[in-house]
Amino acid sequence: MKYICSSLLLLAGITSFAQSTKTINQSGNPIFKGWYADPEAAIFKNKYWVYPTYSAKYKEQVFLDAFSSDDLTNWKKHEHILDTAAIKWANKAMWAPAIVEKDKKYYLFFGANDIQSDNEVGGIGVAVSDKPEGPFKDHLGKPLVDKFHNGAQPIDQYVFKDKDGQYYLIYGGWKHCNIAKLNNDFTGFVPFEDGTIFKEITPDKYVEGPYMFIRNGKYYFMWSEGGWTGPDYSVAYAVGDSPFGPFKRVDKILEQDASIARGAGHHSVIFNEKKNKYYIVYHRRPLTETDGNHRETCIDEMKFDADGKILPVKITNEGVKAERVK
Ligand code: FUB
Repeated sequence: MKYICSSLLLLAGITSFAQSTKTINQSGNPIFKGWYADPEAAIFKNKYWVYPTYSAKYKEQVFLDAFSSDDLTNWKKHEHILDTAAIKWANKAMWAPAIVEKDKKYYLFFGANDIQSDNEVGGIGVAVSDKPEGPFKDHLGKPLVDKFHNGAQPIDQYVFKDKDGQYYLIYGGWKHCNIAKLNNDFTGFVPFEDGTIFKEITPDKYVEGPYMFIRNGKYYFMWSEGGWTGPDYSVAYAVGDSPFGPFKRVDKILEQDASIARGAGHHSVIFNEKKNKYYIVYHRRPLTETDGNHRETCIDEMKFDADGKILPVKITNEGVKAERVK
């Protein structure tokens, strides 16, 4: 008995040592428990934030959770930061949030209802809060985009801030991607000089999940390819001189690895200015899972070569080392 007790104590000691080593130094992958997909990462007030889709049956996707961390390794869950109870027109498939801070308010853009035609209610909505952890309230009382334009299903929005401070909505499913100029209070759009509101910027092989950032004056446009329920879901990119492109596909930079996970895609990017480090936050499916919704949120480093090309990301079980914002 004495022997069993001391063995158990030793085992507990080893386990807690292993856990503390992991939590202090390394994020591990996934970075938090549960089926979560389409992660939108952001930095607010020296904290990292991740806003994912709750990955479940459409009818169960009636809320969004968020996660925050001081160091990329210990993540705190903020439950139900947005709920369909606060969005009267939304009743299912609340997806793929995008968040921006503007004028001391936080705007959370989301897709809802997975509309299949212009005759259905739903599309891309906007919610607003004074805090990154919410609670978020409906900003408009109706969707911001509720129709198909240029063939793009109104889902998978990303809000891009250009060098001049102008915000753009970049979005679209069903293999089409549009860009539109947001107005100052995010209640609608400002038409382009030719009078149009939605400009198509779809690159070759684009499917959904657009993302954009500027590096060394160049516009990096990234997106997901393949089917999100399958193993071949992946991320590719193009580089342009403006947010409107033209965007010529360069290469795939994130995809499955037969020894780690399948279906790696729908990502966002964190840039740590102090360390000049880029991180890709994405979802993937464990090798043991076949259910389309069994997706988990992971993080790995994203590196560039000397010419500014994004190097293929090595997806890992270890994730990234602890790193504070400042
Ligand atoms: O999570 C629902 C859908 O799956 C997203 O809108 C797509 O981008 C895909 O990741």
